[in-house]
Amino acid sequence: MDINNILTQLGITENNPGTSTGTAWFGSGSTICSSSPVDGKHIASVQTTSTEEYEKVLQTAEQAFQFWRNVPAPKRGEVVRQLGEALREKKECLGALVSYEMGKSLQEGLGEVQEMIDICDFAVGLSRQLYGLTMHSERPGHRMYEQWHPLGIVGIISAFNFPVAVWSWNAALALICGNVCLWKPSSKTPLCAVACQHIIAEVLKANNLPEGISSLISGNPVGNLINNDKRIPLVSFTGSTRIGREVSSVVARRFGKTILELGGNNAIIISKEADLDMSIIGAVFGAVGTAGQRCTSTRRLIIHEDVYDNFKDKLVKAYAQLRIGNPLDQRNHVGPLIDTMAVDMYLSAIEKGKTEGARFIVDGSVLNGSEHASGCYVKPCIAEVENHFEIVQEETFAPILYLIKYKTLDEAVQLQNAVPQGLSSAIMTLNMREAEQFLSANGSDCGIANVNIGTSGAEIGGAFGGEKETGGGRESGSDAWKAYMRRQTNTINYGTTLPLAQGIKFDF
Ligand code: UN1
Repeated sequence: MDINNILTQLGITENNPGTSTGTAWFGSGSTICSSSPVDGKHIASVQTTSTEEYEKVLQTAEQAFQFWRNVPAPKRGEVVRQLGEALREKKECLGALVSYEMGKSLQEGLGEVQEMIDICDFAVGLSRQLYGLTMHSERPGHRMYEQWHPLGIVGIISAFNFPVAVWSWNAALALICGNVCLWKPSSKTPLCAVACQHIIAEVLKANNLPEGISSLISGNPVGNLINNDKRIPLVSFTGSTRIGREVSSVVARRFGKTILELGGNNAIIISKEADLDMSIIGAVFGAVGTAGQRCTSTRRLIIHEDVYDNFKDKLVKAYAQLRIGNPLDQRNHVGPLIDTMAVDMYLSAIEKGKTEGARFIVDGSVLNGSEHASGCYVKPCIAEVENHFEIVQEETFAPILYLIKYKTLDEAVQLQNAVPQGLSSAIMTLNMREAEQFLSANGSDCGIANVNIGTSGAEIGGAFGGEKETGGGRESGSDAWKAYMRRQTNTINYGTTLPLAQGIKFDF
C-alpha cells in the first residue's frame, strides 16, 4: 500500500486547512499533527479553526439553510445519492486511510466506508418517505395532519473509533431532512474528516449548491462552542459518557436537542443450549474487532456453568491464534489501539482488575519489537471476574474480555442488565423460549438485543443507540430521521363556523 498515493487521491497534503464550508478551505488556528498508530509515523497535519473562522462558518451555514430547506426532499435525496456514488469510487482509498490513521483492520476500514454507502442509499429512499400522519378532527369541517420540517444547522461531534461512518449516519439523514451540517471530528483522526469533506464538497459543487451545506471545523476549543450555540438546534454527539453528560446538560440548558451515542458495556449470554462453535466467532470478533474500541465491542461473556469450562478452553485456544500487527496486512486480526494514552488506560484497567480479584486466564501486555514500534499494540486478554467489580462496570476502550458464570437465565439477564450502560446485548441459544425471554420486556434492557450473533456490527437499517448511560439517542435506520426534524401539527378549518375544541362555548 502506497500511503502517499492514497493521500493524494483523497486531496490530503502535508498541511491541510481544517475548516471548510464546501469549496472554501481555511484554517489559521493551531496545528494538529496526525500520526499513525500503525507505525507511529507522522502522516500530515491539520490547522484548527479559530473563533473568527467558526463565526464565518456559522453565518455561511445559516444562509445555506435558507436555501436548502426549500429544495424538495427527493431532490436533496438525489444529491445524497451522488454522495453515495462518490464514496463507492473512493471506497478503497478512504477505507485504507481509516485503517492507517485510526488503526482498525483494512477489512473493517472498508466495512466502515460500506456503512457510509449503505446509509446514503437508505437516505435516498427516505427522501420520498418523510411521512406525517393525518388525524380525524373532533370538529366538523376540520382537517388535522402533521408535517415534518427541517431544524436548521445540525452539529455533528464524532469520535475517533468510527472516524468517517458516524458523520455519514448523521449527515445523510440530516441532509435529506433539509438541514445543513457542521462537523467537528475527533482530533485523533482529523485527516479522515478532511478526506470526507473533500468528497462531499465536490458533489455539492457539481450540483451548483451554495457554500455551507456541509461544513467542517477542527479542534476541541471550537468544538465546545457548538454546545452553547443557539443557532445549532440539534447536536449529535458520539463519545464517552463523561463528556456526553456535559454536552447533554449544556445543550439542554438552552433547550437544544441532542442525539447521544455514549458508552457501552455489552455482554453476550452463552447458554448451555448455544451452538458453541458459532458463539466463539461472535464472541472473539466482538471482543477483539477494532481492538475492542467499538462502542458495541463485547466486554462481558455471561456463560452457563455447564458449558463454562468448555467455552473457556475454546476461547483460550482462539486467542492463541490471534495475530496482532499492522492492520493493513490482511493476515493480522488485531491492530493497534489509537494512541499510547489508550495503552495506559488498558494497563491501568488490568491492574485495577487484579486488585479487585480478576483472574487473568489470558494475560495482557504491550507488544514491542519492530513490527510494534508505535507502542500502541496490546495483547487481547481475558479475565474471570464478578459482574459487580468496579472495573467491570466501566467501559474500557481496549480488548479486555470479562467472563462471568451463571446458573439460570433469569440470573444471566439480571447480570447482563446490571451495568450503568445499555447499548448492545446478545444471547447465543438454540432454545426458542430462552431467546424470546431475552427479547421480552423482562429481558435485555439495551437498545440492541441480538440472538445468535454478537454485540457489534449492527446494520444501518435498524435504529442504532442505547439506553441508560448510553444516552438514549438513535441514529441510522427505522424512524431515527425524526430526530433531525421538527413536527408541526396543523388543523385546518374549511367550514363556515368556528367551533372550539372540547365543545367550549364562547359566544358574544
Ligand atoms: C461505534 O462503535 O461508535 O454496530 C459504532 C457496530 C457498528 C457501529 C459501531 N456498526 O459495531
